[in-house]
Amino acid sequence: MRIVHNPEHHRHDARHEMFRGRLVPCHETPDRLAFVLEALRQRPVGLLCLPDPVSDAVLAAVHSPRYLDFLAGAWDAWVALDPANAALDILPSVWPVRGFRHDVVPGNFAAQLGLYSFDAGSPMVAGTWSAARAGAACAVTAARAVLAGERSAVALTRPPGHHAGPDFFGGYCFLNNAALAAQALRDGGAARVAVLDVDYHHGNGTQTIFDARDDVLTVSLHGDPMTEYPFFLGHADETGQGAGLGFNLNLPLPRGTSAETWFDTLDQAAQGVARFRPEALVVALGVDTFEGDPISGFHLRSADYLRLGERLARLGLPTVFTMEGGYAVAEVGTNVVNVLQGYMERAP
Ligand code: OKP
Ligand code: ZN
Repeated sequence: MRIVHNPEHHRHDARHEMFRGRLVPCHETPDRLAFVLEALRQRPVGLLCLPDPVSDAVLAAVHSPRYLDFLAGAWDAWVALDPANAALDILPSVWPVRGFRHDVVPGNFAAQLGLYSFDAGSPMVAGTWSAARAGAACAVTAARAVLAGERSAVALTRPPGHHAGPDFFGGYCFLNNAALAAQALRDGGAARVAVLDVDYHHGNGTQTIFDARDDVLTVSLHGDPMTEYPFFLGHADETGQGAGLGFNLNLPLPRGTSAETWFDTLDQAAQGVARFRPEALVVALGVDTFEGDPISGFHLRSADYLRLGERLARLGLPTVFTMEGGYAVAEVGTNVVNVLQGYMERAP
């Protein structure tokens, strides 16, 4: 197993996110990844390596050029608004909802922020673009390792990616690492690729990116969007659009769902993946399904992540993992490495 880790991740280190009328400390912090690296030192389930750089063209296969330009220039534009902004995180505060124009990019940077985002909980700082871009490089490098014959590879990175769409950020995500890995697998010759998202939150960005395509199946099991973030997508009746009809599977579960029910639902997800007969698998691996997670509501325990890894290995597919959520920081390392160990015990 090749483990590609992001050497720039610590540069994305924001202070606060807007939550119910106040600024609260960020949940998505650099120590999340430090704990995974520490757990890997104690249990070296794979070979650690660094990413190869990724070209703009590779990013543009998933994200729109105007969105990529916006991200690349965001920090400078923020400071240009007011030099005092250099001491503040970037957060949007105005959005173009139904009836507003999305085709015209406003000149005002605060307005651009709203055009390209869907929440005020995903702060950007001076190093966010470098960190996100190096994370995308991890995803593509991991996919290429699998194309070159590795059985499995991991993009060990943050910020996460599965909420980021073709031209928007949100949910702590800026570039969609799982989608970039899936696209790299397609471009490298895999005829059909499945993305299985096991994070607590629906992978809305990945679903949107592949919604009209029949070459990439997207499957997500997650907290029911009626009550859980990201709220506005992730229902069971979303099955894809146009040529992609029948190639999206959502399995929403109520907050409070037990590990037993969650694993039964994982079996349904795995059956959906197997029916598609993919040539490769991308696992959007969030461990915020953990019972101790501060922002989520499922009840998996640390030992359950070994089982999860075994179940994923049973699919018998070349696999790329991308790291997504998990906010019980001290346990994130154990839980992520448990998944990888469980996988390796069955698919060395
Ligand atoms: C990202 B990923 C808590 C607000 C939570 C966003 C959650 C993003 C989850 N104060 N808002 O899917 O783990
Ligand atoms: Zn999540």
